[in-house]
Amino acid sequence: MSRTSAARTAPTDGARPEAAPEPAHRPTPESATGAAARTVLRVCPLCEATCGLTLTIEGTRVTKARGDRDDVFSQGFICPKGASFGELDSDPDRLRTPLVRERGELREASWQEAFDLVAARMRPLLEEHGPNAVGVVLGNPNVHTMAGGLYPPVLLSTLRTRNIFSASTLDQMPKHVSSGLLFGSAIAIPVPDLDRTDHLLMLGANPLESNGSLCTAPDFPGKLKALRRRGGTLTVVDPRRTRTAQLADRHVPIRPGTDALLLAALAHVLFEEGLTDLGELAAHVEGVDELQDAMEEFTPEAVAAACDMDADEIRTIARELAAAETAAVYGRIGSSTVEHGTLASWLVDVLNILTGNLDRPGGALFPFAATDRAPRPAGPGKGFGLGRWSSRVSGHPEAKGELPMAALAEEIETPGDGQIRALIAIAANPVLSAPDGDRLDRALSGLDFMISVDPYLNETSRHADVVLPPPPPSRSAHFDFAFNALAVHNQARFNPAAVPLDAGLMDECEIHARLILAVSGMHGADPSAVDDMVIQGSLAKAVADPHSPVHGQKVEELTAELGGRNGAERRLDMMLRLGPYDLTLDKLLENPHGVDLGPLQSRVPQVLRTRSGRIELLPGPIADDLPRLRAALGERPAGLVLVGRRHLRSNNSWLHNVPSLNGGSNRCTLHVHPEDAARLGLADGALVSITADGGRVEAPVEITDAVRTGVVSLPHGWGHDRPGTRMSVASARPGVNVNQLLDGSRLDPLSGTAVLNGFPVELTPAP
Ligand SMILES: Nc1nc2c(c(=O)[nH]1)N[C@H]1C(S)=C(S)[C@@H](COP(=O)(O)OP(=O)(O)OC[C@H]3O[C@@H](n4cnc5c(=O)[nH]c(N)nc54)[C@H](O)[C@@H]3O)O[C@H]1N2
Ligand SMILES: Nc1nc2c(c(=O)[nH]1)N[C@H]1C(S)=C(S)[C@@H](COP(=O)(O)OP(=O)(O)OC[C@H]3O[C@@H](n4cnc5c(=O)[nH]c(N)nc54)[C@H](O)[C@@H]3O)O[C@H]1N2
Ligand code: SF4
Ligand SMILES: [Mo]
Repeated sequence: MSRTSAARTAPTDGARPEAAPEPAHRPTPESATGAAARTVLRVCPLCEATCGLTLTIEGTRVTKARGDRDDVFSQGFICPKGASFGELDSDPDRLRTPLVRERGELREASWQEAFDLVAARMRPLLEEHGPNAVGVVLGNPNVHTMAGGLYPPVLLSTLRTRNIFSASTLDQMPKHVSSGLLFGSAIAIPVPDLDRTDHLLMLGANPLESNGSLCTAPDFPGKLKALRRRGGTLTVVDPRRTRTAQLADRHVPIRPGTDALLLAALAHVLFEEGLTDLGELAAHVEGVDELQDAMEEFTPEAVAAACDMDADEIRTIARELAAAETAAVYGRIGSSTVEHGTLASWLVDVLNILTGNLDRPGGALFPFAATDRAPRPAGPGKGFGLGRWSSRVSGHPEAKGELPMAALAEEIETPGDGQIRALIAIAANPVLSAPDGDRLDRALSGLDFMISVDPYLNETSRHADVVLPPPPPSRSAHFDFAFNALAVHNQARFNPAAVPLDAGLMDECEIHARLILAVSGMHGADPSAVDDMVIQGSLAKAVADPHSPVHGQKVEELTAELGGRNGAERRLDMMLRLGPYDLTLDKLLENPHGVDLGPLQSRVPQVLRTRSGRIELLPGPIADDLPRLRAALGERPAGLVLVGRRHLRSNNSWLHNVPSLNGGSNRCTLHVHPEDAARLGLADGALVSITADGGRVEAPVEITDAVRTGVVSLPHGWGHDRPGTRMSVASARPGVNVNQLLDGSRLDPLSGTAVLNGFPVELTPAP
């Protein structure tokens, strides 16, 4: 395995890629002559499970991907997406040179031209209109790349804009807010201890298709089967009888949007029946009595009709949860992107706390990642600020420094001080992933300037004035900054690039670094200047910090010790050295299948950063939102509501261009229950017109009793029929954009997260 040689040929910092203007797509001599195959290890970047793959490489082409049996974490697991790594990697539609807009048209350009244009347009705009004139949109794949983990924070602190948007407000922001309020840190997210728990209560998650989320666990399906084999219990709450629900001991087809009511009733029963037992956690929790009062009126009888459940079943679920030796409550998308997403996310942890399962093996634990800060003594922290400022147009409160993605279009369209005039979109396709893509489409076309860092010319990047394409994943080094902090087992893996970077391509870390320089008035400086600045800043802080492992040492000496072939790797090495384990980049390179850092362990109270230094069970903003939940006790949808779904061979909006993943049962159809179909006169396969607040779309009907009555389901990420894109496979089977049904006004108010599940729709047979 030639991991070092592969990475050593990567360009050094400061190399001007356009100095060697070689067409990147020309087959290299060895691939043309069919050089001997070799294998290289690479962690899969296509979902949160982070499986270790063994790639077969012939010449410079990835011809096969299988699971790495020796991977310390995934032990050989792979899914169809991971197996398609090679096909995705060599997708001919991938952009291989930057594009710049000239007289309205995008044309291929050199990197030099592209960054020159960025600097020439962005600097005057920033100087004239100030930092908020630039909006930044960070999309999902940033959590799957080293570049996305290392550089956006630097970009944001350089720009100092408040117009920051990310996929989080279409996804997990409710969890950040509830963790921030409960534990004082938005990124302290407990994960269910899948390998050791006796009882799992899962709401709004379908890991048999998604492979898990906010719970990084390769072979999630196998772990659920193992739980049942060892005598444990699995309850799945989902309006659809998913493949995950089919594995469960109990499937609860809840009415969408009512999980917070169900969870509140479970808490009510625990109090009412004296089933709370905080165990060792009790000393670190405040607000239990206040919580009991707040849950008073959420009786099983009071919530039953809204949830469409039996009060008795709710009591049974609560008793089973309390009686289990160990248990974990876990909620995802279906409990997050809903009207009461933050309350539901909060109640998930409240139940873990009330049953003494938070922070104990078999319950829900805080992972400790290799690049987390080394432990420091427990005690009061700074707490979590929420709503420290508001969005300009609708006054949405910020959460974790971000504004709601659903408010992006209005912030671009509405004139005035602070209007977004330029946008930097990194790994984001909000035209499909956020509410009302048509409006966003129009808004983007009205920008003064737009930059997309994206390998595809798609629904969003087609609006850019400059497209900066990262290389295929085989050309990038890999480390999971985000997912190690959500993993069910502590471990660390690093992969150098599997294939040397072809001439003409630029590493994504270098793209980000050059972008930062271009917008900050340092255009043309050596990109490693960005990393050096971060390293100097971080080490200066660390040596001054009495709790740091390098306290009192010399910054220059520590800097000189850092390994790594480029700025990004030096930063990784620094983070590992400052982290909680005795790790270095060299040590990870010596262990290509990963380093096992042991099972999750208790971390309370050290992990807490609340002002009280304790878990604050009933934080003010949560208490203030409870009246809204109380009002929901009486709400019943008059007609149908729509929920989403994911398919194993999909990935949000951008994997529909891989032929082997697009097709078969991975289709953009509307699932309708047979009774609803009969009532509405809908035939299987016929087109149906779906109308909601935001608009109307047409999709083929798929009649199935996998979805409950009163609920229909349409997947997201489709709608590849806009002109000016370059995704030939996807646009041949475009599907429709479910988010066109939304106008962006439905939000979970505490987190600014869009309501993407459980909104009312009307169906009529399409003419
Ligand atoms: N109705 C509905 N809408 C949803 C959801 C839902 O469940 N229902 N789910 C929401 C969720 S959870 C999420 S996370 C969002 C996701 O929405 P987005 O954050 O917009 O992410 P994607 O749709 O995955 O688009 C990712 C973009 O990144 C590009 N890309 C891929 N790989 C790379 C790379 O290595 N580097 C760079 N720079 N770019 C790359 C792709 O070409 C694509 O343009 O969608 C949300 N939208
Ligand atoms: N194959 C594949 N894998 C993926 C992705 C993908 O697009 N495709 N996307 C990745 C991303 S970005 C994410 S965030 C994760 C998401 O991972 P998951 O959270 O597991 O996502 P889903 O598969 O959408 O499962 C959500 C479930 O919630 C149900 N649901 C809808 N509304 C409600 C409700 O009100 N209450 C309850 N209890 N359930 C409800 C839906 O029927 C659905 O089965 O998946 C990741 N993995
Ligand atoms: S489960 Fe996720 S990480 Fe594993 S191979 Fe499939 S897509 Fe890749
Ligand atoms: Mo997501």
